[in-house]
Amino acid sequence: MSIIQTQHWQTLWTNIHLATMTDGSNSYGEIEQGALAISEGKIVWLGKEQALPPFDKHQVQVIDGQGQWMTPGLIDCHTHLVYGGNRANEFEMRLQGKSYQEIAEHGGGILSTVKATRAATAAQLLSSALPRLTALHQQGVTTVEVKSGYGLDTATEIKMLRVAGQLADKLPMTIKRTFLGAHALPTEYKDQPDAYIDLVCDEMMPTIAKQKLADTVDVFCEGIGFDLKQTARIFAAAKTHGLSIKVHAEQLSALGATELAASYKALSSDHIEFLSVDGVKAMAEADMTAVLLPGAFYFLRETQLPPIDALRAQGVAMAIATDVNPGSSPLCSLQLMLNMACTLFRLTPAEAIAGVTCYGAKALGLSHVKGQLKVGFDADIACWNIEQPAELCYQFGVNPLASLIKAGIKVI
Ligand code: DI6
Ligand code: FE
Repeated sequence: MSIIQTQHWQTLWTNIHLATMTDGSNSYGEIEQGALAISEGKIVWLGKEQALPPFDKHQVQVIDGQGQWMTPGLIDCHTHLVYGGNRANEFEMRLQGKSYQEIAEHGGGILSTVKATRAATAAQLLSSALPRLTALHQQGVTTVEVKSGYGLDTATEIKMLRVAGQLADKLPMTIKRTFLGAHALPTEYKDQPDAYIDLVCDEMMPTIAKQKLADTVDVFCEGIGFDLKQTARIFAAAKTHGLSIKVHAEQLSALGATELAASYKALSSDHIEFLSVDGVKAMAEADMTAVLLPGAFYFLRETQLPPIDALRAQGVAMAIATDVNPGSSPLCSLQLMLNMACTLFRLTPAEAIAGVTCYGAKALGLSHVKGQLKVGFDADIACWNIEQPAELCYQFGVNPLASLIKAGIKVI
């Protein structure tokens, strides 16, 4: 039997149940009556409390977990939470009968947020994004992806990504940035989509890659977004800059962007309500993650459900995210998404929780360090006042978060 070194342990949580999420969506990977040790921001030991090796009680800070449940810190792998203004007026228009597409086609939609985002200073964008990020943080989120895409000119795309980076100085969270220059066609390029794609590929992307303002590229491939050919140009450019790829695909119609993304070994395809069986197979073969966004489905009152059974049958990892944005999902609660993933998409609670932990990490290319309670992984951990993990999906509106640990430090 090997001797476990405990001299370097800094913090030890005892009297705690662990939902390790090391078994994908098959189970919570439970360890009841457990303990977990942390050193230098990493998990260094976990197991049954009974199996704890001897340690020096004077060197290690022991915290009584009071019988709470620990999960990996939650991961929101798809947001657009930096933006100017809001679109409550369009919400009213939709209630009077206009569709999301009609509003977009008449200069509203994404383009109205572009106007407000261009007009806002970086400081204004930061202060309007902060309450949204705070809401996620207070609900147990430790890692958030933030996309650009409301600038659609080089200066504003860069401004958005810089603000997203500054958010990490304001709250103890990991912020992963994605460049979504191809979110919509800006008014000044009306009827010249290919010239705009030139700008995205030849000017914006090289600058953003060089300044390391984002490590991933996303495209909105849709009737009201960009077509397959334009999407392919963006993916090819992303490859040449060594950037990872994601796609907003098959949200309102089936264009085949998921299959295209699979051929580029993309990290994920997101939304995918209209994804075909071939698309599901392509995702499985390319080991892509399906990012499901029940908030946008709910808020746009969609009726076409993503192909959950086929994704499950093909073993495609399913992540769940908020898609926080002013148009289709102004909903800053990953806890609400857990509930909606189960009620609207019929995921099991274990699948939903995997979607905001291990598979949220996978969608961001972080599955080797985040999203599981495992030795060597980042000590990003949420502690919950619950009696069983399914409560995280079952109840909504009473925040069960008891404490939050980020890189080993208790931040809530
Ligand atoms: N799909 C979405 O759900 C968001 N972007 C996208 O491509 C919506 C963006 C918005 O309406 O502002
Ligand atoms: Fe989105």
